[in-house]
Amino acid sequence: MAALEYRTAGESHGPSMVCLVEGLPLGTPIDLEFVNAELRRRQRGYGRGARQRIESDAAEVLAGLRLGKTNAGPLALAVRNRDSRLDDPAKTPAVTRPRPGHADLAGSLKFLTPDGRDVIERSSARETAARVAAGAAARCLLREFGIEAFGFVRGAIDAFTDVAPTADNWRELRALRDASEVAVPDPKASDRLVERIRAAKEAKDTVGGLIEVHVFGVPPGLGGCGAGPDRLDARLGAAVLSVQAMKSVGIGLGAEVAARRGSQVHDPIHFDPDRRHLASLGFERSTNNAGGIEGGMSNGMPIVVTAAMKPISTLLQGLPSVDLATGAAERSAYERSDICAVAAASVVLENVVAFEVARAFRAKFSGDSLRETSMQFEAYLAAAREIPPPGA
Ligand code: EPS
Repeated sequence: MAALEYRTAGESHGPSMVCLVEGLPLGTPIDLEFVNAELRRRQRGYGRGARQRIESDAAEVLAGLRLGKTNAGPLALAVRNRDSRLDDPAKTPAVTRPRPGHADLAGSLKFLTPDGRDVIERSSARETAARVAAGAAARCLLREFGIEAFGFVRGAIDAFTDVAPTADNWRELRALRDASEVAVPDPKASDRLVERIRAAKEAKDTVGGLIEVHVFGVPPGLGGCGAGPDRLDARLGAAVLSVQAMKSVGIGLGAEVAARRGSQVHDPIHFDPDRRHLASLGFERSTNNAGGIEGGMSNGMPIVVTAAMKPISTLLQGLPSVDLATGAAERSAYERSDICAVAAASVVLENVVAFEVARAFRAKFSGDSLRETSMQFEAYLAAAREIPPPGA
């Protein structure tokens, strides 16, 4: 059985965004309504550009499903681009005035061309549609084992919420998030952020934001401490920073650990044998500053990942730049874009983080079929529930 992996292909204005997911066990039910709901959610958000009014993202199954369940091969999904115009030079002109913050300059130099068109077509955040499709498919596996992901926007500029998601309240917070135009699960902070985005638009400027993802129901022991790349936090960090526009990632308290003493950081352990049936296996923590990961392994507490997104680098006002064709000082070019895409990015991170949890889950529970995977999962939990031995 192949490890759980995904690849994407596609350009922002090419015919399709495609993902290929390998390593889902045979017999995993793939809920396409759920996948499509996630794709639709990725298109939403106050401050998004005109492209989202053109597109109506939905996953088309190219391969890997029979009667709604995974079969013995990889799963291939496509999201068609309505705004497909890659081979029309009049509609996809050369990009020679690089936007500071965007891939334009570094990519033009990397590929030895004054025209950044090929670079921006592939580096565009439109690619995240394929990632959301892959992540949502992997979540169909996680859901079979009671593992659920919840991502939201904590805020931007000076508009932040202080909500604290837990295993008990996250579904209510999810309803608040879904009622918010900016995915902030707090009406007051949501209104304030909308106002900040509106003001940025008026000033021909852009806004980024802080995103948080919580994953509930993760059993202990995912990831590893034996080798750096096995560490779940290392995988999550790399996955988050692989998403367009992410500039920092934190696990649990993140950078805040530097400002506290150890007694104010590390989460005290209490054992409650009556809670052995939960993901914690009874090892309850009064706080979760570690964000559910210790020594590179999940510890049974919810996994908490934070990420800071930079403001969109396409500014209507432009920024000082240079024309790569002539060498003349020029303002950076403008391409249709968003004022703020943090709500969409929170959907992307929810799915990207969940994919990494699913990858680590498959590394531990590697059955060829969903049935075999379930047997491995149950056998592991039964053994883990004997630490400490019942009645000891
Ligand atoms: C995006 C589609 C893109 C951009 C945005 C994300 O469409 P277009 O370039 O046709 O307007 O709106 O991409 C960027 C902000 C970027 O810098 O690449 C999408 O579907 O998410």
